[in-house]
Amino acid sequence: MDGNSLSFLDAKVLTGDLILTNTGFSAQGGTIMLGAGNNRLTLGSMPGPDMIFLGSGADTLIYITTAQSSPLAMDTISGFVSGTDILNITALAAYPHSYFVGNHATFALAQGALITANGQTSIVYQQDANILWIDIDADGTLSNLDWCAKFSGVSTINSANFRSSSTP
Ligand SMILES: [Ca+2]
Repeated sequence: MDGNSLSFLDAKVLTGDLILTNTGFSAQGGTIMLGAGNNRLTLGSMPGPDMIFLGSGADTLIYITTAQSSPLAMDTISGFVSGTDILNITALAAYPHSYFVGNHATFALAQGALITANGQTSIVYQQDANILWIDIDADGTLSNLDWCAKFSGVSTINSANFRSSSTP
């Protein structure tokens, strides 16, 4: 172990705004349950497949690195409400070279929608598995080198649901 041994944080009963920064959780994956406030969670060293439960407030979830959630250790985010919660991926998909290419039914269709011209980083939502992908290496292929996370119960997502350079 590297000292990042925390694996469970249950803050569901909290009603105030909780700000968590640089969270270090178990490499085997952790669970974070947030309360009803307008919480702000900036992930730190969280290389495992983490479970993140957002509360009823307007939450902001901030990813910094691809290793925090990828096909090898994909996070699952529950309680993400379109129009209320925000996924901040500005550190992953830097302005002005990223673009949200929409919601697509399957992996193949999602991958097919990627844009690779001009080194553009595409962001795409795969609906059949509720997975948001960022083609980090901009190679037009969704692979273990790319960032992805599962948004439980979210059927469609749009560029207003996350903060990035995605709005042209
Ligand atoms: Ca890729």
